[in-house]
Amino acid sequence: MTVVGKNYKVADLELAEAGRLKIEWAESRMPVLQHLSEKYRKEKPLKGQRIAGCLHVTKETAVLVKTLIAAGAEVSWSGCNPLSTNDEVAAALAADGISIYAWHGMSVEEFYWCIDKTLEFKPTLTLDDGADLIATIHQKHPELIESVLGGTEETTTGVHRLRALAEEGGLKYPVIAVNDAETKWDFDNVYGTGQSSIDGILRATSILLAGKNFVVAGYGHCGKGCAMRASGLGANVIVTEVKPTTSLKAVLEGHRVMPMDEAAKIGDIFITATGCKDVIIGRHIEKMKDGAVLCNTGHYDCEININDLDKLKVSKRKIRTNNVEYTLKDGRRIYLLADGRLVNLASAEGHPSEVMDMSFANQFMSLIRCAREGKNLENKVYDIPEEQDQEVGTIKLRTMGMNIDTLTEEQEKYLNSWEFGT
Ligand code: 9W4
Repeated sequence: MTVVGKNYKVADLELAEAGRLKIEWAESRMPVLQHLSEKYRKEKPLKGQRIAGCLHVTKETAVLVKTLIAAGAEVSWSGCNPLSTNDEVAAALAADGISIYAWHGMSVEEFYWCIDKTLEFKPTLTLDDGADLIATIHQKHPELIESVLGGTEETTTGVHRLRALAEEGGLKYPVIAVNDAETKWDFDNVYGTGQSSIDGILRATSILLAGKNFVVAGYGHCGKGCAMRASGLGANVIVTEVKPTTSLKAVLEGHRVMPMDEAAKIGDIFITATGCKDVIIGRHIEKMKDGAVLCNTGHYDCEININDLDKLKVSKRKIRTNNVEYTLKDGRRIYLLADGRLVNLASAEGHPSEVMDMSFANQFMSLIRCAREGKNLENKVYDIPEEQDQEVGTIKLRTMGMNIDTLTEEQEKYLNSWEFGT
């Protein structure tokens, strides 16, 4: 069910009040965006700009949208995944007069219809997560390109797509790769995924982690974050890996490392964070203890082979929200969380607002850069300047009540000169 207005289509406007509370809560946890909102409220550097956004409709995104409006922009929004829209947040935005086309559970056809609707006001800037908006403009509405000054892209996948387009000479306006900012990916992956994955596991199981064998498959940034937080809650972390140097880092962090075939026998909780398929398969499940909990925090839902799990079971039932109990032939029970999909998003709320604060501050600053310099930029994918990363870091630290040292002129000289040796 949806409700349509002059400039919106959302699930249910009656959800607006609940959405407003969610947005207010997020706002109170996003001091960098609050700071930028105050800083630019008078100057309005985005005045006259029309921003089309295609980004998960979450409470944090709503705070970004409000910050863009405070800086003078007009916006029109759609979600970038048919399942990621929070209907309460979408209703609150629509009720406040913001142009938004997004509801949970839309079809792929409706997804592209929503993008088309946001393009009706002929944007001057675009904000993407996955590059679907830019792709739609390039493929279906090339007549809009002329008035677009530039765009931003939030994710790795989108940046890959855009670099490929640029290499073919097909990118027709400049794009800034927000994903590659240190204050985005480094914090999202380690602290965002780390905490929210544990949060997802706890919401779906409410088990005690202390004293449990917590198996983390893959020790990239996300795996490292999960391992660190599980360890902090008193779990014994076991890491499985395929890369020797990465494994060594896990060992030196105090974790045990072993192949999945061994970890399978002793693990109480398993989380996959590899980006690869078939990390946990039938052979492993056959060795697991009664009560073992399986989940995934990698991008795709193929890390745990659910087909294998299905073949091994004699029965299954949903025992809690986002938690399905599979009973095997010998009576052992294995619990699969969130159907093997991203446990931090399906069973929790993704990255905490404090983490999104930095990603979205980069979005905001990059759009201002596009508005100011877009005409003089080339049609290529730009990185976030180091100074912007450091500025976001500085504001974040200040809002947390922390200050840091600065180098003296002499120290700068010492660091930058080849002349000083032993
Ligand atoms: N959310 C998402 C995607 C699919 C999905 C069936 C019920 C990513 C980043 C941010 O992808 C996102 N499928 C679901 S729930 C669900 C949620 N199902 C499948 O069974 C559940 C997504 C960025 N972000 C944060 O991390 C926090 N605030 C943000 O804006 C959001 C959503």
